[in-house]
Amino acid sequence: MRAVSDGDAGTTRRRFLAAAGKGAVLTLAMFGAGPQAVARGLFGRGLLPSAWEHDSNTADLSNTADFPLPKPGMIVHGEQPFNGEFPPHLLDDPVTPTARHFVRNNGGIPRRARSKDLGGWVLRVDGEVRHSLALTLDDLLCLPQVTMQAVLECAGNGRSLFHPPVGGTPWIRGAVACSEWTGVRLRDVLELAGVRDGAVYVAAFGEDAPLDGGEPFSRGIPIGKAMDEHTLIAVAMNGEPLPAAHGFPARLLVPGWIGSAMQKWLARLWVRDRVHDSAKMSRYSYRVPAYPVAPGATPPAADMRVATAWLVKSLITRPRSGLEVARNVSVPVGGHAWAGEHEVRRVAVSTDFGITWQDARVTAPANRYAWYHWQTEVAFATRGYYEVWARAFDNTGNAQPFRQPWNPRGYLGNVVHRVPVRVAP
Ligand SMILES: Nc1nc2c(c(=O)[nH]1)N[C@H]1C(S)=C(S)[C@@H](COP(=O)(O)O)O[C@H]1N2
Ligand SMILES: [Mo]
Repeated sequence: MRAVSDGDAGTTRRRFLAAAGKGAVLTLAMFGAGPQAVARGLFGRGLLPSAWEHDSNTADLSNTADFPLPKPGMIVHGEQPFNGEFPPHLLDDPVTPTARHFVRNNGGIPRRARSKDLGGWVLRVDGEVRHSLALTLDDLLCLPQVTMQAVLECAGNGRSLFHPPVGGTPWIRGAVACSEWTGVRLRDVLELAGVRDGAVYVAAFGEDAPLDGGEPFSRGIPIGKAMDEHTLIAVAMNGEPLPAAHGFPARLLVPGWIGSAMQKWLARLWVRDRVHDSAKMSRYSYRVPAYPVAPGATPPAADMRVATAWLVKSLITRPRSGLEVARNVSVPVGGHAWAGEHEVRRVAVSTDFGITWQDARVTAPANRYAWYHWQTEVAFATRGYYEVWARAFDNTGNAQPFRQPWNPRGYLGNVVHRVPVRVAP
């Protein structure tokens, strides 16, 4: 069923374009820009993306014409599936450029995303709704468009800092970013479909296939978070249609929550009458113990809870790790802070291993769920090895821990960030 008639669509789009002003103007024409994107990308440098020689939706074809992978400067954790992050000093921008956004894939990048071929693509909405929908991208673009900055962080960011070590992609600190996203409110789409009283959860499915032949990556969010005005079906990132690696043509944006809630290459939303029970929602996947556990101890699966919002956290983006500085000069220190569903209240900085602290200046986020920025200056009177530490506090009394609490899969790591600095004699 088409949810939006063509007559309504034209009016809505004209209104949107008129109201867009200096913000990101998103038009259907942007989605027809495949050839230009190719000309700006690999083809322009005379390279044929090997991905294009394949005709399979299942192989891991990580090369993409819009943003060839790996992105320059990336720390690559794996090619099949492709996973890569950036060192913190490359995440200094207030709004993360697409070229610096980490990539986390559980399977291959779908052929459609690489070729930008929308043929046959619809977003299905079914389950506990009065009308099942099959929405084209055109339909989505005709609904009111919302633009916001939002932190997107993999649940496993910081996993390599867990002791004893845990399995999974060994993210360091850089599986986090705050880009500007544009899309429609998930709520608007669910209201078109008419959510029934029995709706409990919205399960999301993408067009990517797992590389090991297992169950496709699928997670979901409770209906309350789905109906939140900030939860989007995003169709653009930093003012451009979604790049292949980030979910073209549409993905979920679930601000404040772990990245795995933000299904890429979205194809179906299944409104369910129970908590979604896919493999990636079950047992130890994206789940954390209901109570603190001793490092190395794995509680029974029945004691695991679905991981949802991120915890208070900060990132030092300057100085860069290992910087050498002279004595008694002012060294700029700064970065970002965020707190899931909460607000950042304070960021404190120490250069003497936590003995004394100074408050950084904290700048309010551009909008709810965007990065806060913070900065201060430090100086070192004597030569030697030092560390810059940053510790963020939220509005509910939480602060970052000095030692990483442990859980079996290494999720929600938010231990204080420490950056080594050498002070010259
Ligand atoms: N379809 C699909 N969506 C997905 C994933 C995936 O593997 N397949 N990975 C998820 C995880 S675990 C994260 S952290 C984010 C990463 O988004 P990014 O690659 O745009 O940074 O996408 C999420 N959405
Ligand atoms: Mo993730």
